[in-house]
Amino acid sequence: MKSWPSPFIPAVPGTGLPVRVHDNASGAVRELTPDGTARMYVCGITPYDATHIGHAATYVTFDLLGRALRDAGHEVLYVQNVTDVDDPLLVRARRDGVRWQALADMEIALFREDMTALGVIAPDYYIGAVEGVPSVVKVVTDLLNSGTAYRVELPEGEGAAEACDIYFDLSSTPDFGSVSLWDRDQMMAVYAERGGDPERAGKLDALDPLLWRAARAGEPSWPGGDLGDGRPGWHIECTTIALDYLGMTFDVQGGGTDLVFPHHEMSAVQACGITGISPFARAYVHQAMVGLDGQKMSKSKGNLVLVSTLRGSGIDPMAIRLAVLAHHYRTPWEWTGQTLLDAQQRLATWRAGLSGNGGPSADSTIARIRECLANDLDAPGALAAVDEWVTASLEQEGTDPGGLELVGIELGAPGLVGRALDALLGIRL
Ligand code: 5CA
Ligand code: ZN
Repeated sequence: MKSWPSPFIPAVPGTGLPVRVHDNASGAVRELTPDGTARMYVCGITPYDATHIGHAATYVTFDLLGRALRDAGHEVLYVQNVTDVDDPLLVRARRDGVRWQALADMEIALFREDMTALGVIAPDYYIGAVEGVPSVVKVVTDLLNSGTAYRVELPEGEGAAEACDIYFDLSSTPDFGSVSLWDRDQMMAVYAERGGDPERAGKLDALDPLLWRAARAGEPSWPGGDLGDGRPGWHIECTTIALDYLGMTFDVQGGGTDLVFPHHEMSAVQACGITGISPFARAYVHQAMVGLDGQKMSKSKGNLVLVSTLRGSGIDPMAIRLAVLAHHYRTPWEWTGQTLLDAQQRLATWRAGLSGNGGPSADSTIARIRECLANDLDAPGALAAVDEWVTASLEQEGTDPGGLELVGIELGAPGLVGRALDALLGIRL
């Protein structure tokens, strides 16, 4: 699938530090140690509604991580999926009386525009679930043949005679639970509301995840060979796309905290079952939820602030990006009108502070931005470092009668700071 145009990343003198991030599987902040190229998979959108600020936070966070890794000298191989066929998309299309493909195409196009406007570097591979169907058919067939997956008959009156859904047998691998670190009660408490089907009769374990859903009347399906016609379950989509484009044991599996369980747990355990290797990823990194009016911002609840609506009302996308960066990725936060006003004010101040030819030395500011980013993506700390430089720059302007003779004024410093903002934070002034 086509992604979007990546922004140019200017060179910044020096190099970044090794990057440390919070890994859910070890419950600790750990240094990423890629073998040369850093391999990152981030769970993409289910395109049934437009990009909201919560999505923006997730993709800006992993964009920041990609920038920090590049700055530390790594190439980055970045893969993102699009869940372009799944229950929520089909339900919304039916509700609105539109073809599910048309709804997906429209929302994916809008997402590309939003990501471009927010200065998010495009994935190297942007892959739809539909594109991934042949891979899913292959791995699910292999899992059935190895006894790691099993068939469950359809409820009376659903689907063709002989048709079966196929489930992954969680008891077949010792890795289950190693990503979320949750106990069974915690898992059962959310499984149904997060797309699982614990009540489904015929499963060996209530938590076993769906791999292949047999064709039903009125639902899209693809040929599945021995599996019969059907479509992929949600988690296997990300398992196979990650394995196809990154291979086992890549560096970062990313997404929002709402994906810790079941999605990232199941994606990983399935990959271990398929390959016989673990772990799936070296680090599982999660963006905290962004809320609105006391609740998680979510398409299903409809309490949304959309990036496209803000852009449409003339808001500078860099102010939206700054509003996101003002919050640490591991701290849940709420969007309010003030969030945006503060970001707009900061953007205007930065523009004023960076508009001259000379200013305070950029070196220590750039070093601080790098330290903050390497330290578990401390974006608010990086912003504070820039704030300090800008304040000093504006104070100098106030005292300098026009020359650059004053001690401490360095010609070209604003350009250097501007390039660092652009390359490291994705803020283009
Ligand atoms: N297609 C699946 C992932 S394979 C999915 O979760 N799609 S989504 O459209 O619901 O979410 C897209 C990404 O945004 C996911 O990584 C999700 O964790 C993240 N996300 C969703 N809501 C929020 C929120 N309120 N705050 C922060 N991140 C969010
Ligand atoms: Zn995913």
